[in-house]
Amino acid sequence: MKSRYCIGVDLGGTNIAVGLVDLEIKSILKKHSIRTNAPRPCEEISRDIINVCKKVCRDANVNMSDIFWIGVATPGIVKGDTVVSAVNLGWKNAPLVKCISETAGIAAYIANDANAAAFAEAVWGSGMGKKSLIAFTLGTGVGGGIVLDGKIWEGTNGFAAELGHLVISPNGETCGCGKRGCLEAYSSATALVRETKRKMAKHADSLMWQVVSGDANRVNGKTAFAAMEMGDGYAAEVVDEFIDNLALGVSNVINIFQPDVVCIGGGISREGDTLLLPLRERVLKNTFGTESSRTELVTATFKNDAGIIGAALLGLQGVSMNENEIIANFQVVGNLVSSISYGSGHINDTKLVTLENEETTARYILQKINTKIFKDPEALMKNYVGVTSYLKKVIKENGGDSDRETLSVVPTKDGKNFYLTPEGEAWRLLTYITGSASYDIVEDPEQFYVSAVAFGNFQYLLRDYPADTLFETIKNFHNTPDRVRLFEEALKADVCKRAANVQAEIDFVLKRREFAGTLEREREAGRLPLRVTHNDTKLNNILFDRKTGKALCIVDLDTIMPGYSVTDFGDSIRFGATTALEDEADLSKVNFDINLYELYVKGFIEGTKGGLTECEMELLPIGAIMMTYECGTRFLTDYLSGDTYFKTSRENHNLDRARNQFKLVADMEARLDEMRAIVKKYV
Ligand code: ADP
Ligand code: GN1
Ligand code: MG
Repeated sequence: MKSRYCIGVDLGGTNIAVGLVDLEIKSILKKHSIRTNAPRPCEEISRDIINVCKKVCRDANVNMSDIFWIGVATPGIVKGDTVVSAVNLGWKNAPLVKCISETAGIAAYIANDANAAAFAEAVWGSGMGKKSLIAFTLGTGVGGGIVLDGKIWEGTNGFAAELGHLVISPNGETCGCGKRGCLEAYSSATALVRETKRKMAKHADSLMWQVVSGDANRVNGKTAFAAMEMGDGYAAEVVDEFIDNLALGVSNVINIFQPDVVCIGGGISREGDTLLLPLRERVLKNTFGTESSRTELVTATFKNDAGIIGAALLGLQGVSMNENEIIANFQVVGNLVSSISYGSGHINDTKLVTLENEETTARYILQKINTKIFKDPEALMKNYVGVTSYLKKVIKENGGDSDRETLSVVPTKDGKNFYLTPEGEAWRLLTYITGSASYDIVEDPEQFYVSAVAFGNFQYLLRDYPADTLFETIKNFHNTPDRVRLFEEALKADVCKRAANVQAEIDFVLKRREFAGTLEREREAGRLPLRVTHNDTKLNNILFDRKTGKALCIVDLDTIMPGYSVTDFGDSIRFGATTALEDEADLSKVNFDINLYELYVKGFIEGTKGGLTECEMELLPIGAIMMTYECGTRFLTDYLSGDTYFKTSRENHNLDRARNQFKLVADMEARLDEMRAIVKKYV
């Protein structure tokens, strides 16, 4: 069973603890820790982390290549894939996910340590099977974590869940953060020690003195609880006040979130029922809810290993409780043992899921179709199945492997090709093409040539496919003048008031209005035929064989529609014939790569096997500029509209993408003659 292992890393200011976790038996198989020696750069610490990961794998006799992912719980503020700041480690905007995943060649996830601990509780602890859990950790400070619908809530900037800084007493005790009256100044172990000492100072006869053998330096979080147990009234007052304050914080949180579970962890939670029972009673008085629907208030299941376990489970973030139920509607066997976000598509939600039973392990691609964009998933899936069954036949006739060279749609138990939830979500399941990988940037020129042959061949294989049976999933998808029209509408509406920041980019689009109509004019003049085309031919929509590097399978068939061969060509160029990723923001790194362009021209013409007309070949360079211009315009449109179409993961993401594409447009315009000459060479 390959899929059962992952690694959790509890990265602290002092130690790095690494654990190999078995998802199946829900436990840590091997642990090892080393000193952090902070501050040190993220790259360096990541390298050490990977070395310890390798060690725990060796110790457990598990192959590193069998590790599904590595999760890291880190101190500091985490937003997405970045540690925004971690004072203890000396980090600012550290790209921790990138460092870990690139060094290890394995997917990586990160979260703030308190959030990771909450996540451990939510998934395998007191929140198991529930939808929401909020954790308070009572230690030196008061930490917090909020898990909603299977996901950690980071807030818009990563600063969320600072439960210790809820103000429970204006003008109260001074908190470490500089404010006054924070929960942390009352409910941390530090605050409890302070109050214990204060009380003792006033009452020499308190049994608390006995507990610490007369030495105030020996006071800790347990002192008051122990003396109360012995019948000391002063100690009981300390504990009572402590619980009162904690109840205030907990009640506030419950009244806002009404989560399924609130869990109290950290050293003080070890007092168990002595803490919990009176706390429950007070919280009950302060919160809303009916008898049968109250938040459960519990102490934490995990003690020392919460960091490692929480980190290890991060790959399960977002596995909605009903993913299981969704899978159960398809014709598959086994239980869902893992689900990880997969690929870098901008449109659908894609998960690589693993199902297992005693005999088999099987992987699938589970996708939630973006029905905001694809309004008729039934028609879309008809295209999918129509084209893939056709291709399977052709591939078999040509002696190919029809299971690996095209997608296979798994039917639902009632024979449909997708599952529609009662809420209207549309899910499809595809068999996972094992041993495959897709790339966001050309890693080796040969790869780009191979992709060109594959996309050309795709068009060739579908040359006789009945185009009139295809449903148009997005109207005017590559109608560039229409894209410019939509851009102008967004500009006029300017809903986010962003237009003023991007005048240069706006001018860039508008200056090329006339150019935008070139391909449409060619079609009207009868020089550009409509064919069955893919319409989204970027490099990451093709799967390569990891071992041989051969092109295996074209994916993402959502936009198979009648279109132009030159736009399929052009879309590949805009994404692949460049020196940087599509969203590289440093434009000095973004250059049109004419050598890659040439390789693609050669491969595409070969792949289409003489199927292109003379006029189409002549228009290939224009197709490249057009698609780059159109895509940049679409990104800018989305930026102006408030990022509602393409997925984004950072501020100005769509703007960066637009600028990147426009840089390429300018490069290509300057080299149009060379681009044309290259095509002539291969005609
Ligand atoms: P989107 O429309 O969001 O781009 P895709 O259908 O392209 O979604 O899927 C996202 C990514 O998932 C692809 O780029 C590819 O890397 C991967 N992928 C999709 N289908 C499969 C499959 N059957 N086997 C392996 N990987 C796949
Ligand atoms: C989208 O789905 P994905 O990520 O493969 C988009 C393409 C854009 C591309 C830009 C249906 O492709 O048209 O060219 O992003 N797909 C759709 O990277 O709009
Ligand atoms: Mg895609």
